[in-house]
Amino acid sequence: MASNLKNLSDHDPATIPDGSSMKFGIVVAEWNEEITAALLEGAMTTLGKHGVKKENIEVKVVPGSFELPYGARIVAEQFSPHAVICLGCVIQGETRHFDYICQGVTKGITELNLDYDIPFIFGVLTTENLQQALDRAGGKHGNKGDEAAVSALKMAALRNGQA
Ligand code: DLZ
Repeated sequence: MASNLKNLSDHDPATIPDGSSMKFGIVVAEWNEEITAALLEGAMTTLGKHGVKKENIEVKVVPGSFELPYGARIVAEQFSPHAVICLGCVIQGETRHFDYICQGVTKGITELNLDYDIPFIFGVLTTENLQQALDRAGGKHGNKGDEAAVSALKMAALRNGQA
């Protein structure tokens, strides 16, 4: 289902695991900062709503989405979280840069999921323009950061045998 058909912030709280004993890493890209700051805010708020303590969330900033997989690996190794959330926003430009960055970050995060024994969450917006990104960063389609946080809680519980 496309994100214009499902609000990214709508979740049944009864299906979301309690995070009070969990630790999370968040890696956020600086590119398109107006958007990624809103994704980070959404992820932090949603984790907090489900019991995750602020001191159990380690946030690291990387220059762009292409650097998210490396940043996520560093957070996983240095902080031992139950899951790592990767937040970025790639907006289509005039060249094929968009395709290469999307390909790189998708492949990188997929490989981390297979290589490490914890989940890495793909909280990356890949949009045609700024408006589509704003719509998914707290706008009319909700917040991809909320969705990423919910996915992290569910996957961490699955990893821990609690789901
Ligand atoms: C170079 C670049 C461009 C053109 N666009 C974006 C973007 O829309 N979103 C994003 O997160 N990063 C972008 N970058 C930066 C790359 O992700 C990366 O940081 C640089 O190519 C350096 O490796």
